[in-house]
Amino acid sequence: MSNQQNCILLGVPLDSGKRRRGCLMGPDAYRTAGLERALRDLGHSVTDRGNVAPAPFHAQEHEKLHALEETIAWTESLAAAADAAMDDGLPIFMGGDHALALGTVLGAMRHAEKAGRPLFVLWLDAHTDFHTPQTSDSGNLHGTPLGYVTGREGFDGFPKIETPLPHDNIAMIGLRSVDALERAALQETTVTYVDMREIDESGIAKPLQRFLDKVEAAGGMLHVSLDVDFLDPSVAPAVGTTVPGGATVREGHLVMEMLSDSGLMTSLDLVELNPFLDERGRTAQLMVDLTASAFGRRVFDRPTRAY
Ligand code: 6HN
Ligand code: MN
Ligand code: MN
Ligand code: MN
Repeated sequence: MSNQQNCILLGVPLDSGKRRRGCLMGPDAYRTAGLERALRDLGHSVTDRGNVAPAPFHAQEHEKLHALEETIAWTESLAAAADAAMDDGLPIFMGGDHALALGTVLGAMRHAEKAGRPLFVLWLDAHTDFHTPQTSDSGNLHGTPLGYVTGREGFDGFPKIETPLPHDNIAMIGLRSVDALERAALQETTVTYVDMREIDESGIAKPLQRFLDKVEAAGGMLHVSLDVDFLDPSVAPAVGTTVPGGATVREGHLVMEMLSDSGLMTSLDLVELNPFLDERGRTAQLMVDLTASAFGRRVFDRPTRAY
């Protein structure tokens, strides 16, 4: 195939972003479901670099925040791992819960800055993950990565965000569970946010294509963060934060196919898979199939784009 990539698989057994355990098994579920093989069969070169580990940390108890020091330690090691992997190819972060994006997006920001290109982020999720440690009710830091990288206040102890990710460079698609304080903060910004109602009424392709056109026009790099709960729980049950009314299997594939058509994606998170909650591996398999679509798997060898 023409757009051959150098895919770098990085396992991220990070389970500190929330209280329910199980995402630490995610990387091995992706390996078992054949992610490496699926990408190879599409003509890409693939290297599995094994699992990333957190920097050393000393855990402390906090009244509200869960596993703060551990999540900071992961953020440090993942930012370095992401920045380095992007020098060699297109990293795919096999999570791990969504707190891993505190580090992977930071690393992509550092890499893009050195490359002199703007970074864009596509957030495929039921949730906006726009909290700060202060606004979060749950104290679960997997709800905060977009708050962090956009430079919201209150991330004491985390690596300092020197140049925040501009709101204009972010699109969130699939939304249907947004906390009041996230909504209030988000509505003050120019972030593109697409909820399920908009997808129901107008389809998922239009807002996505608008965003991709913007990335292309800016010569940008594109980090994609795919949360399992973007998908409807009836097709993707292996996640702790299920919200009914999510994307269908076809909507998921369409997003991935359009990403592949665009050739814009430069890094990818696969997050929140909890194999402990899966049914005979079906969610892991679906995530692998969606990733294959993002790397060129097609029904036919011809363009079918009609939008
Ligand atoms: N995710 N808004 C809720 C909270 O606890 O802050 C849910 C966060 C979900 C996190 O989607 O990765
Ligand atoms: Mn780099
Ligand atoms: Mn999320
Ligand atoms: Mn989510």
